[in-house]
Order: sequence, then C-alpha cells, then structure tokens
Amino acid sequence: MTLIEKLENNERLSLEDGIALYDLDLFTLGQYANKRRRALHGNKVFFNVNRHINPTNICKDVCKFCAFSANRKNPNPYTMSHEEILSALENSLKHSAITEVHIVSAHNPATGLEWYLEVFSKIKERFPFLHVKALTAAEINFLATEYGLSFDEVIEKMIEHGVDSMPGGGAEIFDEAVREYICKGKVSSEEWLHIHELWHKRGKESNATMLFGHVEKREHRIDHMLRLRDLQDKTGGFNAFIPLVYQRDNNYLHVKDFLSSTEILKTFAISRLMLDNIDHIKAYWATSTINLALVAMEYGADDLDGTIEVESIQSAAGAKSAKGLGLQSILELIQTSGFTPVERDSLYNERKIY
Ligand code: V47
Repeated sequence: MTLIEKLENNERLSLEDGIALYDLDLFTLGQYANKRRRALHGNKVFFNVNRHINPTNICKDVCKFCAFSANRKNPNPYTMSHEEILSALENSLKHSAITEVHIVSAHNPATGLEWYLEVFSKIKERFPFLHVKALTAAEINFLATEYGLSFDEVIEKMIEHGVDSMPGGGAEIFDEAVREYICKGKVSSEEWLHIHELWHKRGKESNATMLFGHVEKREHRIDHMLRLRDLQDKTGGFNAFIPLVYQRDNNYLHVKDFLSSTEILKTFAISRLMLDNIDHIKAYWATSTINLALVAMEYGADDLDGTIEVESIQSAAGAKSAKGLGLQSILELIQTSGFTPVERDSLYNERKIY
C-alpha cells in the first residue's frame, strides 16, 4: 500500500511512513491532517482560562536547552513562598475566571518535599474550584530520587495533596543519544514513560510534550511520537500531545538555524496523523507564536493551551509571545481565523461554546 493509500484509508502509520510524510508538500500533508482533525473536532478550537506559575528557577539539573534555570545563564535565582503563589492566584482571579493553575518548577534541592506538596493542598483549600495541573515526570523523578521514595509513593502523595492532572513537560526527545546530549542526568525516557503509565493506572490523565527544532533529526521526532502511541495503546491516559518549538536564546545549545514555519507546520500535521489514539494536538502559542498557532489549527492542531498570563520557561529562552493573552483577544483571534472557540476544562470537557 502506498503512503497516500494509507492516508486515504486511515491506516496506522509506521516510523518509515512518518519520516516519508515530511517529503510530501505542505498542502497535501495539511489536507490529510486537517481531514483527520475535522473528523475528530469539526470547526472547534479549544482553549482554557488558566494561569501558569513557575515557583522556583533553582535547579540541580543542567539541560543545555534551558534558559530558565538560575544555575545556567539566568542570573536571577528565585523561590516563591506559598503565600506568594496564593496571592498570584488571588490576583489572577480578580480579573479573570481561571479554572486551572499549571505549576512547573525547577528541581530545587534546597526546598523540602513539603514545600512542593503542601502548596497544592493550600491551593485546594483556598480555591477548591481550581484544577491543579502540576509536577512533570521530571519533577517526580527528582523528588523520588532526592527523598528516597518510589515513583508510586510520590504519585500517592500528589493525589493526597490535591494534584488533579500531570503536565507533559520533561519529555524533550526520547532518543537516548540526543537526550544524553541535551539533558544528561535528567529523567530518562523509560522513566518518563513509566511515571506516566503509573499515573494513568490510577485513573488519572496527563499530557505529553516534545521539544523540537534543536539538534534532533526528523526520525527522532517520529520515534518520540511512536513511543507515546505505544503507551497510549496500553493506558489511554494522554489527553494532548504538545510539540514545543525550541527557543534558542540564553542557553548552551547554540543552535543557529531556527526551524522554518513550514517545518513546524509539517510537524504539527504529522503528529496529528501519527498519533491516531491521542485526541488533542496542542499548538502551545507561547513557543510557536499565536499567529503560527492559529495557522496550525488548519494543519492538524485543535487546541491553543490557554490564556497563560505569565510564563517564565520559554520567555527566558527568547519566546516573544509568552506573556499571556486576555480572554477577549483569544476569542477574537479564533473567530477571525474562521473557527469556533470552545472553552474547555483541563480534561477537555466543554464549558462554553462561543
Ligand atoms: O519540558 C525548556 C520546555 C517544558 C525551552 O502539559 C523549552 O499542557 C522551548 O511542560 N525552548 C516545560 N521550550 C513546559 C511544559 C508545558 C508547556 C505547555 C503546556 C503543557 C501541558 C506543558 O518547557 C520543558 C521543556 O521541554 N523548554 N526550555 C526552550 N529553550
């Protein structure tokens, strides 16, 4: 069967197929990805009203792509107190009806396990209506190693303290050789996948990211998607796949060539076609820019993340658009692009169709 026949018949695609998809012209590829996206979600573009908080940038790990960690090129170390985190949320709630707080931190050995966990209970106590999406598999691995706990024990504590779902960070690129080069010593690919499997076994949901546009090759991206597809076949716990466009400022990777917009759009389209068992493809506009994220909606993606408000990890690495969007702006941008805005909750239940 030819690749085009496979696409026409919605056949499952192999590693070789995925690599060959990059050789199709953007419009042909986009047509197939858009067809698949529309069969799943029609004209809808999903978003949520959320707030990202990155409570500390002090990190024991040394990922070459990271500009956020204060151990690297960021000269301003900080650790927020619980009270600061709570008042940041209070401030957000004064002007927008956020339904989710997304918390991702660096791996800070100076703060105790309690610092990490207690803040979740405090958030739940003060704002019981907020969905807490927190602790990447990389952070869980860090906490387990640092405090001599098993992954399951950390997961147990997360659930006890009110974490509702896990974000998809820390996945980077699963290929072991690339991973060794870009983030040696951090959670391994096998551990990342195992932690999400354990989380899913508890009946909980999570996301999966992929950092692309640095030193990886196309085949590494497809391999990354296939490892996720295999786990999703087993557990069904992934809500969304999020290709994160690498930002090149202030870090140690020294990548000269930024990806072309065509390569970025092709990667969104290919992820829609390869990941036949993950419902949502998120174009995280903080790394792709809002304009390209909107175009990505025609190339397989269906979700924009949210209003975000404040984001530090990508903006430290040069992302110009990582400062948040108001609800009204997000609605207008989706509508003028010809799509129907759908505000969702963190688990993709529809809250409001505009
Ligand atoms: O894993 C670090 C990435 C991620 C850079 O689950 C960089 O809904 C680009 O996990 N250029 C953390 N990216 C962010 C994250 C996330 C974001 C949005 C939505 C969700 C979700 C999760 O930030 C890390 C890493 O891959 N990152 N440095 C950089 N220079």
